[in-house]
Amino acid sequence: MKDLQEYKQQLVREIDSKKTLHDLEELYRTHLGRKGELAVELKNLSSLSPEERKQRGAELNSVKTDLEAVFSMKSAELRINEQSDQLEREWIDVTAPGMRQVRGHLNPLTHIALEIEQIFSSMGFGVAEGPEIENEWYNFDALNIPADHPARDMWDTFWLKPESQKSKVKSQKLLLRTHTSPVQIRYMESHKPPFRIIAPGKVFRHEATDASHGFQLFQVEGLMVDKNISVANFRAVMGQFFQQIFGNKQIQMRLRPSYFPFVEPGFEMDITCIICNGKGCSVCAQGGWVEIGGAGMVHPKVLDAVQLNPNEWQGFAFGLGMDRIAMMKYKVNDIRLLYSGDVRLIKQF
Ligand code: FA5
Repeated sequence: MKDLQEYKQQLVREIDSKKTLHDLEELYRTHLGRKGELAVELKNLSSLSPEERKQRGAELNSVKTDLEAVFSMKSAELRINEQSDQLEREWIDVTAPGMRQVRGHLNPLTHIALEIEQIFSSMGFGVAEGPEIENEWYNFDALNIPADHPARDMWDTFWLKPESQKSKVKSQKLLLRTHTSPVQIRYMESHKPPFRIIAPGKVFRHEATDASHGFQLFQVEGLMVDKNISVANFRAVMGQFFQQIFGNKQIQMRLRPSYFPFVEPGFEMDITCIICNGKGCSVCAQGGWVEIGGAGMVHPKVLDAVQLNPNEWQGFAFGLGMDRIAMMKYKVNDIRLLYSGDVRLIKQF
């Protein structure tokens, strides 16, 4: 670096052209940093004669001081620019009104499940659970519905693809459980009677939907096994349940003889349609009654399948449609609304 004044002027022009603090700092490091050009020049002083060193040293220091001042002025200017840019970018209106937080609500089905658990536990029932992915044995065979039994057609089934199955045993093909009845088997396998339990949960049916049918629904299974259990016990428990869940003594329940391979005798339970007060509507298919569940006395073959002696133990079992109960209780006239996620429905609960 020969001419210090020329060097200084050129650098001042460069400093002036910088648009960001980052670029300016880089320029500072190149020239005035510890290993910058001026530092190198200062180091080189030692190779000069004492006279030259004195004069060159004074010149270098003066140029350095001037440049430091120019850098610091430019830096102050750029800092102010950057701050005002930032303020513009991040401007918020602190006087704007806040946004109201919407509160979450429980789905009506959750309310029903909680209420059902509470009512049955007040009658001494425990709560059991089972998997939603079941195997053929628990969903059908152990419930007295072997593979070639025509009753399998009563439940349109979602079978799982063989390649996704973990089980290598042929008779244990996997499926989405079609009802909560397999929980009866799982519970009886691992517990000794007497017992009384309910098992609420999600089940799946490969069927078309309409106002009262979904391809996914909730059921609550009930099972009471003891010595000397009869249909009278079942009626008493159900009567108490319906009275409590609907809080309405007017509600009527009727039992129709029906067939389920895992009970004998078997019934279908109907209650008066609350949506139309029994007059007839789309939910009750104009009949005035809504089918709410199936039930019966546990079949001896089911007791055999779980190694319980049918001569010693009897019991009743039932499976209620929780969606239908929710529809009746809250007067929802289409089951699909319960799964729609429509907040206009949900926020009412
Ligand atoms: C059963 O699922 C038997 N497991 C019930 C049972 C348990 C019988 C224990 C005997 C002993 P069913 O397929 O009828 O039965 O279904 C029982 C109830 O679930 C019906 O009465 C109805 O309330 C409800 N349900 C059935 N299918 C649907 C559907 N697609 N959509 C909404 N609810 C349904």
